[in-house]
Order: sequence, then C-alpha cells, then structure tokens
Amino acid sequence: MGKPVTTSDPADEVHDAWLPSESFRALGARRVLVRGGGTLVETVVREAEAACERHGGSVRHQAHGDRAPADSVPGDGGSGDGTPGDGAFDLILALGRAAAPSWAAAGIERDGTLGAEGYALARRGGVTVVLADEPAGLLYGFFHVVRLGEAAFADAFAAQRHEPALRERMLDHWDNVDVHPVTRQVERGYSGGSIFWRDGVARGDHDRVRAYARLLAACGINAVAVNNVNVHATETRLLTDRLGDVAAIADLLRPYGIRVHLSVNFASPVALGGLPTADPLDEAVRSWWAETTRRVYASIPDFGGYVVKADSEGQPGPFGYGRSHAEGANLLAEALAPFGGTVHWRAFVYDHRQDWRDRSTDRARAAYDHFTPLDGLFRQNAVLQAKYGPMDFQAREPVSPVLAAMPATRLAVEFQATQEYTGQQWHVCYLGPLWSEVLGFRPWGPDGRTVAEVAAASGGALVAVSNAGADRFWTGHPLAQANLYAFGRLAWDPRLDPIAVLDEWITLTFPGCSSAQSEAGERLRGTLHAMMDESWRTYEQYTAPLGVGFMVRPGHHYGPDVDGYEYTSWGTYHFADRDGLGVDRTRATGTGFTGQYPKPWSDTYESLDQCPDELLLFFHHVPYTHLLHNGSTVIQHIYDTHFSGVERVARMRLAWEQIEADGLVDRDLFARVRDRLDEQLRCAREWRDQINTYFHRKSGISYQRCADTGACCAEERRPDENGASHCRCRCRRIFF
Ligand code: GCV
Repeated sequence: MGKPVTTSDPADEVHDAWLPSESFRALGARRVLVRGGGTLVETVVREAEAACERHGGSVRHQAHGDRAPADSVPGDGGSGDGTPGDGAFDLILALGRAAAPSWAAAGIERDGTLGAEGYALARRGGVTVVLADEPAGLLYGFFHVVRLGEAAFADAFAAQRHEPALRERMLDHWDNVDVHPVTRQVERGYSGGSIFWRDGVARGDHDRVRAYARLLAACGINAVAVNNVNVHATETRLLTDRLGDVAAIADLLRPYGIRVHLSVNFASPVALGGLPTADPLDEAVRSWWAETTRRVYASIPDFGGYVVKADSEGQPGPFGYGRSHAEGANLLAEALAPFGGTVHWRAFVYDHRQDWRDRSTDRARAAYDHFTPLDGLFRQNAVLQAKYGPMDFQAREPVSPVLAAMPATRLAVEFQATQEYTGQQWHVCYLGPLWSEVLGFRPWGPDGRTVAEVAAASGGALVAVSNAGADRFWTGHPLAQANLYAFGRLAWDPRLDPIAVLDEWITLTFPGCSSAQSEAGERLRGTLHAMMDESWRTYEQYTAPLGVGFMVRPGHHYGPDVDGYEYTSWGTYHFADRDGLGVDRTRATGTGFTGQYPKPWSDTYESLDQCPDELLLFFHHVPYTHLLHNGSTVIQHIYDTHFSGVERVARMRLAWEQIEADGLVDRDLFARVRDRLDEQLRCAREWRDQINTYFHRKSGISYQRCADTGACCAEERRPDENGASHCRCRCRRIFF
C-alpha cells in the first residue's frame, strides 16, 4: 500500500501520482490511534500502518472502541483496559460511538449531523483528532490529514466540519471491453489502455485498480462507471453473463468507499433477453429489467446504478418506441429503486444527422428542447446528467441552460477530464479554472444560486469523463493528473480556488517542492504554476476563437481544421464568410437559443453590446471589424491571441527545461513532459498558422500593426520563441 505498483520491468513502475510515500511522512512519523471497525476503517488502519512502517510512527487499532471510558481524554494515562489514554497519541481517528471520548476532548459536540461522508477535524492539547459519524467520513478525514502534512500537527486549531457539497462525485470511464475498430480500447482515451479491460476480457490487474481506488478516495471521488456510454455488443453483456467482471472491480473499489456503476444498452431486453421490444411501457420489458437488476444486486450489493446514453449518436432509446426520455429513465429507475440504486440519464441528445444548409436547426438548443418539458416527470432516483455546455466539452462554451431550467429534477453536471477537445493530454491544459467558472456560474444573476448549488440542492452529482488509463503516469501527460485530482476536490467543495487545489496537487505530487525548502523547491513550484495556472486560457488562445468552438480535425478531434466540420451533419458550424463569422443564436434574428436562459443572461447574451467577449461568436455572427470590449477588432483579436498563445507555450517549454538541472523531478517524468511540450508547441504553431492564415484569406484584413504603420518590421523586431529575430506579427511570413 502506498508503494508503487510494480511490474517486472522497473521502467514500467506505475507513478504514485498524488500519493507518493513522502506525502505520508508527517502522518507516518506519528503515534496514531484508530477507533472503530468495518471495511473502510480497516482501510484507514492499513493506510496508517503502511505510512508508519515507512516513516517510523506507530498505529494502534481499537476496533471495538464503543467501550472506551469517558475519562480517556488527552493527557490521560490510560483507559484501564490496556489501551493508552488519548494523550499518548498524536493523531486519533475515531468513528461514531467509538469516538465519544475523542469528541469531548476535541471540544466538539457530537450531534450526528456529519452525514455519510463528513468528518470533523481539530487539534487540541497536542492531539489531532478526526471524528466521523460514518466510516467513509473517517477515510476522507484521514486523507485530509495527509494533505495537511506537518500543518496537521503544528498549531492547535478549533474544530472544523467538512462535508461534501455533492453526495455523488463520479467518474465515467469510456472504456470498451473489446478493442473497438474505431474508438479502440478507450473511447477518447489518451492514457494507454484501460485499467479495467484488455482485448475483450477483464484486465485482472488488481493492484492497479486498487491503486486507482486509493487515488480517487484521496481526492474525494466515490463512484465510478466502468464502461463506455456507447455500449457495444460485449459491453452489453456486462449486465448479465459478464457481471462477474464488474463484481470483481466492485470488490476492489469498495474498501475505498467507491461504488461501481454500469453503462447499459437501452435495448438490452432485446439484445440479451430475447424480447421483441425494449419499449419502456411494455410489461415484459419492465419485468426483465427488474429481474436483471435484482441479479446485479445479488452479486454487487452496493451497486451504484446505471448510466444511459439513449437516442444519441446511434445509441438506442425510448424514441425508437415512441416514448419520452422520462419514460425511458423511469423504467430503469423503477428497477433500481428497491435497492437504492440510481440511473444517470444523459441529456446529450441531439440530431447528429443535420443538414448544414439548414441554419434554423441548432444543436445547442437540443438538450433544453428535449428535456425541459419533462421536468418533474423523472422518478426520484433518476438523475439527469447534462454536459456543462450546450455543445460538447469545448474549451469555451456558455453553461448549459438545462441546468437552470429543471427545478423538479435531480441534475448532474458532466465535465470531461479526458482532454478530447483540450489537447488530448499532449497539451498542458489545467481544467480546474474552467470547471470552477462553470460551478460558480449564477444562472439567475449575482443574487441567485450557483450551478454547483443547483446540482447539490437537487440531490444530483458531479461527473467527469475519466482521463486515467493503463499508462504508467496514469494520464499520458503527467501534468494531466492534476485534472483528475482537481475534479475530485472541486466535486467535494466547488468553492475551492482551483489554483489552491493545483498547489495542493503540486505539494503532494512533487514533494521536492516543500521538503527541499530551498530555492530549487520554490523554483519547481513556481514553474509548475507558471505552466499550469493559465494553461486553459493559453489553449483557448491558440485554438478556436471567442467561443465559436470545434475547428478541429474530424473524427479524432486533434489539431486544427477550420472547415473540418463546416459542411458535415454534426451541427458544429462557424459560418465564416468574407465579411464575418459566428453563430447567430439570438431571439431577434437567430436560432433563439439565448431565450433558453433566464434573465439576466437571456438579455446579456442576446445583446451584442453586453455579450462577454469570450462567448461572442457562440452567440453572434459579427463582422471581422466588430469591436470587442477589450478594444480590439475580432480579426485583430484572432491574430493577437494566436500569436500570444504560441508564445506562452514556448515559454512553458523553456521554463520546464530550466528546472531539469535542479534534479527535483524524476527523470522519466521530466522527459515525458518535455516530449509532450515539444508536441504542444508544434501543434500550437499549426493552430496559429492555420487559423490566422484562414481568416486573413477570408477577410483580406491584414494584421493591424502592418496596416497602421507599414513599418512594423523595422519597429518591432524581436526574438521569437526560437531566438530568431523577425517581425512580431510575422504576417508576411505566415500569410503570403
Ligand atoms: C462517448 C462526443 C465524443 C464521443 C462521445 C460523446 C458522448 O461526441 O466525441 O466520443 O461518446 O461525446 O459524450 O457521448
């Protein structure tokens, strides 16, 4: 536990990510008492033991601590039953009734309101205490102490309560069991193969799955869907004759408080049950789901539930039977209800066979149009899972209006940690700030609730498509681990500052940053922040401009192709012509999408004057000469941001090279990041050159400084990222 998962070749050693042995040093050097019993408490004990074994501390486990006497308080000599008094410990982790003396000692009144996963944390009289009503709380409290490091054992602090904002914090794996001919082992996977599956069978790498569970628990994730939402033939069978494979994964995740979910094929009654229909109102279909679900729970008693992509991109669904999505979702919810399971029903339903000539059909409208009429009709254990934006995980989209329009429905917000549209884990793109913006967005204006509050109040969830795979660094790009970590932390507390979360990740993952307490350590921390804090905005700068989205190569979605999707059926258009670009989604003259928002946003987005610059082309079709709030014209902004985005990537690459000499980063990790930065720079230049050339050719408008002065080359010569000296704007080099 805590040690790297090793295979025969040391070069294949799996990276510890944010749980290297060093992060347990403070805790592992202490005298620890754990009070309480059960699977999750056993996990805490094993974790503490492993840490103490490495760092010289000790662990005492009092499994039946209900008998702990009331006089067992800090400073006390002992309980009289052989257990030393609490004062003999530096850290006490105590559960429920077993914790009675510790609650008192910590000055916390136990009122039983910490919930299933909450905990209280205090330090008093030289003892740090973690107290929980339920076992999961103790596990999360344990990892909180790990995060605090020495700070957990320094100055006294008053009791703090910690509870997750969202009760379900879930990762969806888009992993296939079979290697799919197009999407391969993991759809949109950029981290090697699947942790769970390989070539049609369960991978069987239990150490790896356990190590994954540990990482997830340490950042607060408590649910995992183990297969792709596009459910193909073999994956359909996970529900029945391949259920044993799912149960085996559940057994490995359970000790870390993680429940397994399964993506299911809506047509399973036909595909597996031999029924002539999957009509949700058909009695035989309902019985089939009820019986099948009963069997699932017989095998996996804490099974979380189903995830369904229906009537979307070729997946079957209720529309095929003339039924609504509420009827479809309720069919599965009804089957899950007796066992406490939940169905996650995805709102990603749109027409992917659109005619590009038809400018009235707007894919952005689809989820709202399909689902808002169904508000209030979903069963209590159905959660409607909506992507954070109305399109598809673009680097910049407005927040989905569905999230503000279904007050009587449980809602999950879906993010994409796997970087399908944000550099595919070849580019540094820390997504914490994007997610934080979405979670903090207030659909009803400054006095209204945030998206995170809406989801939490609805009893919903936060979900991310996982970016982890069988790669030895877990995420392909080692710095992409930060996205997985940040997702868990923000799902626990959406109000956290994403840069502080990043700093937490840096401290845990690169112990050299703090333990060196040297200039070199500070340099490494500073370099990582310089590379990552703004990396999402950097990515945004050199790719599709001002929220217009896509412009990626069709199919694999990597690299630029401005017209790649322009004349296809997918509904992702930019409508650039010689005069301007962008999608008119106004009520006045466009698709009316702005009307799906409540005030003030429906008016803000409708108005050309008020629409935020970064979303301008999502909502409006404007001339290239349109003046942005930042004083630039649209065309000049496109040129400028694409130049500056590339320069920022070049600086990242340089910064990374400069920390090599300090030796605080593992050589392999250093090399992996360096190689990926090379590719990021190559790709960013490709984006810059294609986008700038394309819009120069379309608009015929030159880079402004040339037009103004005609002499920019003389005035603004300066070295580029390769040290070559030439015109800052480089327009001649690029455009002609
Ligand atoms: C799993 C996008 C992706 C698909 C993905 C789909 C979804 O369209 O490109 O690979 O399919 O979203 O979210 O269902």
